[in-house]
Amino acid sequence: MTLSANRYENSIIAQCTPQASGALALIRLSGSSAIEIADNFARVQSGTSLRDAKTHTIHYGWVVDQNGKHIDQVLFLLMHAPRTFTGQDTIEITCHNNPFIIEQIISLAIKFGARMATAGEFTQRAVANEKIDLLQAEAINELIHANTEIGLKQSLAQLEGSFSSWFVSIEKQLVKALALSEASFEFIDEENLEFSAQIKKSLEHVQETIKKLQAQFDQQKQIREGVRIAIIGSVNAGKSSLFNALLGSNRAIVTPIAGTTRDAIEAGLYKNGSYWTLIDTAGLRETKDEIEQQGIERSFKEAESADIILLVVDAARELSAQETEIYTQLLAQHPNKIITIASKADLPQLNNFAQRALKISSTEKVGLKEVEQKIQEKIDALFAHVDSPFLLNKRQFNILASANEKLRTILPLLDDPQFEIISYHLNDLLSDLSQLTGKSISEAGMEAVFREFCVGK
Ligand SMILES: Nc1nc2c(ncn2[C@@H]2O[C@H](COP(=O)(O)OP(=O)(O)OP(=O)(O)O)[C@@H](O)[C@H]2O)c(=O)[nH]1
Ligand SMILES: [Mg+2]
Repeated sequence: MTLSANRYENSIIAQCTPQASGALALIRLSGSSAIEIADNFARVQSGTSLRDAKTHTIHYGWVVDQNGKHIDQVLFLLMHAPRTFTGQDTIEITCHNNPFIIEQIISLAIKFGARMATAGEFTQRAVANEKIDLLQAEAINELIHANTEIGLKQSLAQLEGSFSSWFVSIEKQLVKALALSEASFEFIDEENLEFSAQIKKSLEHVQETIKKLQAQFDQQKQIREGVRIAIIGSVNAGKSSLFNALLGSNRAIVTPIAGTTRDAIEAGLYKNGSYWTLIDTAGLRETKDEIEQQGIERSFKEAESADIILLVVDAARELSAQETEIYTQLLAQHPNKIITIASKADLPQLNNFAQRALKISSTEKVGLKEVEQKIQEKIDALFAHVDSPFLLNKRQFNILASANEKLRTILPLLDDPQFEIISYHLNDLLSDLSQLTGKSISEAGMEAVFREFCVGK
């Protein structure tokens, strides 16, 4: 992409701060004639015009209308291209946050030649001017909308280029493979065998890393939106009591009647910078009641899709053989996401599950801090690799999925290599992948790799 496209020539303006109450607002004007436009309504106290001022300077002054009437007292932040967010000349105006003032300033700019920016247009220009790549643009969007601290950290890491640099290394390996394939025409067959082995190794490595990213996609996405914590266990075990105790409110009905909770209920809370979604579920037991049975099936589904399971075992009574079997099965299925909890610690303990479990009493408020701590440990483990590259959205996921398909086509071709066909596919793969960042592979990059390999003889 280049700036020559006409639509990037216009100067655009928009309010960057939200339309809400607060003392100040920020308006951004960006484009090749931004400074000229602003000079029509900017009166700088020092008497200079913005055109004559140095780049990256701040000026106190007023926005005035055509009759010289003051609209507001403001600060002008003047920035010449290319060291700006969009890569174009930019004026940022900090004014008082009154909708009438903001509207008048924007109207003045439009009168003198600017137009309203469309959604995301400043960022689009930043990409067009190669200030950032598409991956980083998407990270900005996530950063603005992140509703958890973890989500924020991840999008910030991606904005700072964690995925972009992953992509650069992948691209480099593929370009090397392509260089080898192209060079093969000049070598004899035995040497070519070594080439195809090397190409295969690079491609398999690329395939491996792509698969890893894909595998994490669903989980990462979900976790960014909130950690799902399902409370599972037999009827009457004290699940709803624990749910209420962790929430600090009586959301779920608690009674001594087994089978009180018939359907899963959810409630959320913010804890230590992440969003916890607690799910209280119907107790597990054999039943002929169809509604209850459906609730129980739903409990198993919740266990499946949860990030963390609190397995609540009633320690104040003997466990039936069937219960022991269900618990053992759950523990085997989800060894990493289960926290086993022995409830009713205030009563005499009648089964040995409690020995291996966290002891709590929801009624006496004992052991709840420890449960929260254990949950936090599990969350920390889930986010151990918060700075590593990850996929932000379906677009990125789909591009990698199609790249993976292509790799699957290319790899078998290397057993009996026809390098023209391999080169063709590799080129295709590279251009597909370049949609990720929005940049195409440069001639220069290609040449540099060729030179590094010293293949010309
Ligand atoms: N003594 C004591 N009783 C408790 C404790 N936690 C729960 N109970 C009692 O155990 C009974 C069942 O509690 P619930 O929280 O409704 O249990 P549940 O697992 O949600 O039960 P279902 O919804 O029927 O599956 C109620 O009478 C609670 O008061 C506890 O820590 N100590
Ligand atoms: Mg319940």
